[in-house]
Amino acid sequence: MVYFISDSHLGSRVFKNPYENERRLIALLNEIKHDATHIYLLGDIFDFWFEYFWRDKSKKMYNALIRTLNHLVRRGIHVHFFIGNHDLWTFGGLHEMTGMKIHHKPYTTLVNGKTIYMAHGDGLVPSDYANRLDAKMQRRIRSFMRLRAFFHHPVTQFFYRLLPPCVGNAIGYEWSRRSRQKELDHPCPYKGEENEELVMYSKELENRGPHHDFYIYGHRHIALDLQIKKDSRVIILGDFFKQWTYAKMDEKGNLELCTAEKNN
Ligand SMILES: [Mn+2]
Repeated sequence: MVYFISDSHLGSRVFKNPYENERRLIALLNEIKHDATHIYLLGDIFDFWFEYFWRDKSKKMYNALIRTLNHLVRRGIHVHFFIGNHDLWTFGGLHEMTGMKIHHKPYTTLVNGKTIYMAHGDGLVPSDYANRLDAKMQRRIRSFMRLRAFFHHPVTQFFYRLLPPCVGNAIGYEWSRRSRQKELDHPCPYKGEENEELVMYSKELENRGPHHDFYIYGHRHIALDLQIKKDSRVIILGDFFKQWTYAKMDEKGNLELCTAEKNN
């Protein structure tokens, strides 16, 4: 079996029970380890993850998960971790701690006979996207892209790494909390095939070729399984803090979205 999980936003300061998502994620990992060959963690597993030049004692709170992930890797399961827009600041530490393969870019693979394109999904829009929007939305998209470029810039990252972890984390978790709160106050449901950026982006990739059987993303916190061509589907994984959704694919390449059991 191949598993796809994203957006658990561990450590988020917005949840009533801040440990439930970690507990249920670890429970799911322990359950699927018996038949998993590959596990793809598609971004925003952590609500804020940053590796400083200094030792960061607060990372201890993720010890149980880190140990579980390391255990899965040692069992021979291929565990892949994609950076999201909340946990992009890993500079080798997470790989060292767990042995997971870390992806900083979209990744294409062939598994169980299916070609799969995977990414967290932030910043992926079709090429003519800006022209279709009104001026206000264009400005909003441009400022998001600028912020994204700033966060991804090596010079910004270098200086942030110099901060004492307690300061950097206070800023980081607060920034994450605000974005999660904003989402709770103004949820953004599925916008439809013609307006959902990741669907439009996938269609464009598929039309341009090469062909992929699946385009799989996180980021949007909506669970979506949409056929865009006879043999091509877009999967958006939902989340693992509210909907508890993930995807699994069997040896024959049949893929389905699932919901994790509550009593886990
Ligand atoms: Mn995200």
